[in-house]
Formats: sequence, C-alpha cells, structure tokens
Amino acid sequence: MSKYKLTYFDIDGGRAEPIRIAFHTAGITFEDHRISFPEFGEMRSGTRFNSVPVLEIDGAQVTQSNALNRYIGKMAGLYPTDDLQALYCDEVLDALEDISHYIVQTFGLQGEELKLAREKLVDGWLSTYLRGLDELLTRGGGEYFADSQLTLADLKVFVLIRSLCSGNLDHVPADIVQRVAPALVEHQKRIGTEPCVAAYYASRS
Ligand SMILES: N[C@@H](CCC(=O)N[C@@H](CS)C(=O)NCC(=O)O)C(=O)O
Repeated sequence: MSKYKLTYFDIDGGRAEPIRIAFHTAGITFEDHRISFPEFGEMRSGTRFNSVPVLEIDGAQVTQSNALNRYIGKMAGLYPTDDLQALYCDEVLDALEDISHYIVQTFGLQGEELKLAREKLVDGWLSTYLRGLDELLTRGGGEYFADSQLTLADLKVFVLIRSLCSGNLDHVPADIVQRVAPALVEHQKRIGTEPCVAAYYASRS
C-alpha cells in the first residue's frame, strides 16, 4: 500500500478539500499535513510550481488539484467510468479552477482597491460562472453534475458554494449564490448530507 501525504493550508476548504473527502470516501489512510501561511512561505520554493496542494506518494511529489481529484476520485468511486460523463465531470472541475483563479487575483488587495476588484468580480466572472454551473447542474438532471450520482464535480462545487455563502469574502455578498443561481445553494445543502461527506466531517469533529 502506498504512503500518501497531502500538504495544504489548514482550512476546511480550498483546492485540497475535495481530495481529502475523496481519500476518506475511498477508505485510504493519508497524512493530512495542514500548514500555516508562514509555513507555506518557508516551503513554497520546495514545491514544484510554488504552490499547494502537493501530494506525496511514497515520497514523490505530485501536484495539480484536478489531476489529484481524478486520481483519488477513481479509487473512491467518485469519478465516472463513462467517457462522456467523465467529460461532464471534468468540465465542472476545470470551470471551478478558472473561477478560483479569478477569486485569488483579489487576495492581497486592500481598502478601496479590494472593494472595487470584488465588486467587479461579483458582477462579472463570479456571476458568469455561477450561471454556467447552474446550467451544468440542469444538464446533469438537477441533482448531480454528472453520472447521475455523486462525483468529484459535486464535491468541488459544494466546497466553493459553501465558502461563498459563508460571507467570509469581504465585499462578496453572502446571498450572491442565492440571487444568481439558487439551485446551487440547494445542491450544496444536499451534498453536505451525502453519507460520505457527512461521515468525513463527523470524522473531523
Ligand atoms: N493549478 C494548481 C493551482 C495551485 C494554486 O495556485 N494553489 C494556491 C493555493 S489554493 C497556492 O498555493 N498559491 C500560492 C501562491 O500563489 O503563492 C492546482 O490546481 O493545484
């Protein structure tokens, strides 16, 4: 059995969270190495692309969250075996990567600059991607994004929507998802009650 060590920030969210849930769902033991921001600063240059998450498999580094999502997702039964459904799942995973990128661009800004950037984000890319995800959920049948069952696509959207609804991002109204794509709020609540997701969070508390 391989030895897995997943390094990411000490938050129950972000790019590593779906990977953690998938590990737990697959019943695979892994080291959940959670780091602080200063610790990241110290280790940043030692990572392949100066970023996390990083998964070490028997000591060898692998990066790119969506590649890791698919790798562990297959072991967890959370990634479609049908090619078209896998494509639908990937479309969601990659869209989420795009929107994460736009959100992260506003990190580090302050004061009026932050306010303007976040307002532009809310009216622009964020609304565009929420509407697009809403369409993709409808395409999947309304309950799941692909494969008529829980996949990594649902987990990754769940993590983002939960974060947006938490109101933790300054100048991003906590009701933005409710206003633009209410079906995604319902989806987030439903995915939170999926047995493997609930079991993961029960294991954390
Ligand atoms: N495409 C990469 C992006 C990784 C990434 O940008 N990670 C962020 C944290 S979520 C990071 O480490 N940023 C560090 C930096 O920009 O200095 C992935 O999906 O894993």
